[in-house]
Amino acid sequence: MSVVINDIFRKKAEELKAPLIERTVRPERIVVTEKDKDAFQGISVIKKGDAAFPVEIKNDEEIIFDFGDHFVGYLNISLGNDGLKRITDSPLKLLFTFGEFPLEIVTPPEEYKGGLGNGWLQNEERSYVFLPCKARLDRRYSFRYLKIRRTDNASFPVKIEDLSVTAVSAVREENAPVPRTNDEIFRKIYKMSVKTLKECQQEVFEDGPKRDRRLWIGDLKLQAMTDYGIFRNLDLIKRCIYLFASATGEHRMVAPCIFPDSPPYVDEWTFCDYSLFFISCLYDWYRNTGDISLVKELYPVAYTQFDVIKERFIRKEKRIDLNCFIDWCPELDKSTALLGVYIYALKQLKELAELLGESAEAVKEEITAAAEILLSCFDEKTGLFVTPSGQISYHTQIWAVLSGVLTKEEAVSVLTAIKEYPTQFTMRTPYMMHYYIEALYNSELKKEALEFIKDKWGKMMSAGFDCCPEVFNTENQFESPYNAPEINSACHAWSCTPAYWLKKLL
Ligand code: RAM
Repeated sequence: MSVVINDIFRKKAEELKAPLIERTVRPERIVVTEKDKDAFQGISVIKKGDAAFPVEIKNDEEIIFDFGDHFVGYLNISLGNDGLKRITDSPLKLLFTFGEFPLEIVTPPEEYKGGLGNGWLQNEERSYVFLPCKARLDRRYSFRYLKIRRTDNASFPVKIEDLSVTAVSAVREENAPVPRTNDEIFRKIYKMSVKTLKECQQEVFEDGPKRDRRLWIGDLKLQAMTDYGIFRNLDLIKRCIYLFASATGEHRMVAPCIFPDSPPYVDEWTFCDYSLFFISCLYDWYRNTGDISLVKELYPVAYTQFDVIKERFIRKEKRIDLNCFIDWCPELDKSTALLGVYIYALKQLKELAELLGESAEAVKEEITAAAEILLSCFDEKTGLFVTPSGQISYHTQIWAVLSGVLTKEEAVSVLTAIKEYPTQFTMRTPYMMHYYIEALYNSELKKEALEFIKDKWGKMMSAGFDCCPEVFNTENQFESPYNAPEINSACHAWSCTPAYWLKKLL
């Protein structure tokens, strides 16, 4: 495929890159894992002792270090021998396995059957030919637990003299505002969300520091929205918006994700909802900074999303057939939800056009046409929106509400009806849950929004997560969009929005 690169935007994005803040941390405890049917995913972590160095490691032995919290960074290790007892006459081999959560370090890598490349598994084996030595792992890891197994078969003694992590982030957690509540659970949820936002904030807003370590626009939209009120890292937000504008396929749609340092930076495939979120990112930028110059500069890119997507929409039997994301819910008919996203984004585009004194006529016409199709999906009998294939999902109701085509009373009635309706098409990611909260908020159901946050994020907390995970289904602790729960990300940007909501709602 050929990629269209805008060098000016790329250069501006480069100029906004800032050095990361480093901090050295050491493990707190040595632990073991045990099968426990009452614990999350059936594993509990038990303390064996404090992590005091040196720690001896024999061949075939494994030691699990618990750093006490989630960190993103580079491992430093000092290894020593006891030459007076026996000199190290052959290379030492160590296998490092990093885990954000216990399942990740107990699942054997050879059993991996996931849909994503197994390179994401956080393990690597290293040889150390001469001891003593100091070493560092080049790959950045995202973890709380580190398992070290000695894999050589020699009998000479080896000591881990020191172990530390150079943790990195673009921001300092202590700079986040304190939550305005004494409710212990909300305070903890807020902390967990702020921590997630911080850990994902690196040279770009990453979706997850373990995986995919990439700039996804669906994630960026929520990260930036939260960050305006938490760390206000405006340079990084601007840098990421420029990056999306800087590389597109020939189709001119904004890519769903950017590989910031790997030319040609984007793949050809697209998610229509994610491309439309470029409009939202620009809209939110203006709303939160009042800076019109970026809007002016990038308005053509935003307008192009409307132009191209409008052309590509195939309207048959009230369906909109375009590839989109919406949520990781299997067999979801996304077409009606996508109409809602379309209207939601076009309303923002209309405002931007009016702000810049550009013509908004074509956009307005399209909003009316799309709203008509969406409203024709409403089913009087159930009081819910039904997709052309006959499906009733949470997703469709949420995006119908967010599109703003309903009155407040109608929106409340739809959001109430879906709770009673037995559907298998439920929200699977905290990403989708965020939009549910937004729908509740827009319908003035603030109490319900707070209860929902306390319930869902409270359960993530009770499950033992330090940060907010990518996927969380209370009905299935092993749910994974990749068919391998150990590859799920336990610190995922799109799940950090309670920091935004709690600030707004409390
Ligand atoms: C996952 C990523 C990312 C998300 C996409 C659609 O692979 O984790 O966060 O935006 O899906």
